[in-house]
Amino acid sequence: MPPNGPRPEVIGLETGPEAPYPLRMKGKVVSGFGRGSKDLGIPTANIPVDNVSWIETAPSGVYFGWAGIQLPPSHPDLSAPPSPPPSTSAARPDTSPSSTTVVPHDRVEAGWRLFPMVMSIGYNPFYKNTVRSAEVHVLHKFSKDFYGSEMAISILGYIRPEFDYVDVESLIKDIETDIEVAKRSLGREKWGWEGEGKWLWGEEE
Ligand code: ADP
Ligand code: RBF
Ligand code: MG
Repeated sequence: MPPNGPRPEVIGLETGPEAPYPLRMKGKVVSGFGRGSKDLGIPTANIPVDNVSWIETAPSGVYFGWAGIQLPPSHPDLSAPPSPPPSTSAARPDTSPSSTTVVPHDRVEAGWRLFPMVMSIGYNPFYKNTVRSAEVHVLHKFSKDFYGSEMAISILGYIRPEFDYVDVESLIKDIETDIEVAKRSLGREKWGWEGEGKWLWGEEE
């Protein structure tokens, strides 16, 4: 069971993510457990965890960061702004560089969009999974599914361990808090935007 008591409002230092972050993974969005997490208002894009070097040693739990998704040309959300800011405009005054500095132009052309995300890695003790899974809840309201799309994840921090819960409502409530924590954390200067998307598009390619 989760501890009861106040939870931290943000994760990590003002100066930005620290080792071992960013942790990255990439893969095609596959069908998940079919539990209808959409019905709960919390759809999760599942990606295969095989071939991810750090996954075995990463603690199970809830993480936050950025998700790049390559939407197909037919996807209605392609016409939306390439990178919606993580927080409300009140929390993020309109001083951000244009999103095209975050997602390189050729990637935008190829359908890539960048979104804040929260994700769970582990066994979902509430559902007693026997296989370790990685599932990403993207902080954007999509008008259509994106199964089969390539997704590139950049994890910047750890929010909490996975817990068992007395009921599904308590699980949802904690996930809603995770979302608020992630938005606040990613809304800081050194964690998003002004990080220039290097979390996602940097180094290896
Ligand atoms: P499954 O059990 O197949 O993972 P879900 O109910 O978890 O089913 O729904 C996940 C699917 O919903 C994703 O693969 C994706 O195509 C779509 N989806 C729509 N909106 C979102 C979102 N905000 N975050 C994650 N996935 C979303
Ligand atoms: N499942 C759990 O059993 N315990 C958790 O603490 C838990 N936390 C989650 C946090 C986030 C941000 C997300 C997206 C999922 C979490 N889940 C957790 C997984 C949840 O049970 C799963 O998404 C649904 O069962 C659909 O597969
Ligand atoms: Mg899912």
